Amino acid sequence: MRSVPVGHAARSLAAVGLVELALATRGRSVLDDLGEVVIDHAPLPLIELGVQLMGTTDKPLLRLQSLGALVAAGTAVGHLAPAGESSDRRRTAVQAGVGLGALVAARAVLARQQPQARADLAGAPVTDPDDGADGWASTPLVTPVEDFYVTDVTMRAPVIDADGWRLEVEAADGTRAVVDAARLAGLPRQERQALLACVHNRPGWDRLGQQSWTGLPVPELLAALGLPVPDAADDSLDLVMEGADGLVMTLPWPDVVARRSWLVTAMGGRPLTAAHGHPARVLTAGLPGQYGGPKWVTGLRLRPTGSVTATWVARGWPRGPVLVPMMARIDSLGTVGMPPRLPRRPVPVQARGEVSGVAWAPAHGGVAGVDLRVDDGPWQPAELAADLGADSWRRWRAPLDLAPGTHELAVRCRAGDGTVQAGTGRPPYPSGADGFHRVRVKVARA
Ligand SMILES: Nc1nc2c(c(=O)[nH]1)N[C@H]1C(S)=C(S)[C@@H](COP(=O)(O)O)O[C@H]1N2
Ligand SMILES: [Mo]
Repeated sequence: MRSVPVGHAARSLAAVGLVELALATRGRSVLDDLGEVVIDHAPLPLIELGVQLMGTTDKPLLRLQSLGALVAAGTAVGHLAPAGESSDRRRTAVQAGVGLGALVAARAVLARQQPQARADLAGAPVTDPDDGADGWASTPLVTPVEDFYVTDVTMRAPVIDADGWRLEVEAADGTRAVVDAARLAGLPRQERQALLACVHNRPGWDRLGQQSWTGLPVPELLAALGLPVPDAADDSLDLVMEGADGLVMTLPWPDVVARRSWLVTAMGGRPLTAAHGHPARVLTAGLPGQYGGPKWVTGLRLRPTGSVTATWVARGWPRGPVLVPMMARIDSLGTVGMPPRLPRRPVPVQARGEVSGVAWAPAHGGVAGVDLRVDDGPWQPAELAADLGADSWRRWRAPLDLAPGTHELAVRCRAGDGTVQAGTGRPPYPSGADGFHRVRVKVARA
């Protein structure tokens, strides 16, 4: 039997799979490298569309696309080459099986790689916050680390051992200090409750979470290292923050001070996981992740304002900083998530019941109120759980009393600074999404 494209494709698949498996043992992946090329070079509107349509499935799809491209290239090359050995069905099936098996094994090897941590980066034991709503709220007050969303420009989190990690801190006059994990663990750190949100979060999505973070404010870090600390109002300087994956963010120094940007070493009382930035990241309450600071931070430098362009800014995002938009979410009806996990049909509910959720307004003085609206009715204030502070989300609940039939529920947030959520329906780009979370429900006719 003559060589057919299927035979070439199976051989290519086997080759790609075996190369992936060999690289995986060294923490590398060609499929991920190719995916990163796409992420780095895709035009901004395409990325925005990808995030909107694919949500968390974007990375697996990119890998599949890389795989498709490699196998297609291998098949084409095989086809051009002079027909050598013949292929039969059985051999083709075995080669395809070897390829797929090796690919699965390579992913498993990569997923198992975790950095070597230092227990002392965790700091003091974390206190459990209490808002009095555990009995009625549908969403945990603190998002478990394993459920906390992950967003990266990289295909995979860099795996950085604590002992090999260094952070270079540079003052405005060029003086520098290099910190290792042991030194950082010895500095006084505090625990703070705060939510972290992605700028791509849309109404009803779960690209945000609430956690306890342990670390120290950047001005205190500078002082502890004996570096000069600029005046809190000095707007001639940016803090330039570098991640081990090459991501650069910048933040005007007055924002760093006013928002208390922190160097964080622990999440939920444990050292950060690789996915969340081990061994250290910078976090800024009220700013979305892509403005607030990098994970796997390796450099913090004070530089003249505007002299360094942040990665996202080079890709078309405003210099900002963009703020976390205020929003409320209905959580109790099982309709929260990301595409492709969003409901299409009305959710069956009882005529009399209750809904609950969370709301946040960290850039607007915290949550002062949440209102629920049924169809075109008036906004009705919901009951609020105790406030953990402006940086944190706040749980709420409201009674339902519905006539049989289909209805639309909507929620809005009112902020501590008096701002009422507008619900304009604007997309994440360029300044964060705004919109009321709307859920269609259905009460069965008796
Ligand atoms: N170094 C680095 N830091 C990063 C990112 C990244 O890709 N690389 N992503 C940012 C974005 S867009 C967000 S929303 C948050 C996500 O943090 P999380 O994955 O811990 O939830 O990290 C930010 N920090
Ligand atoms: Mo993000």
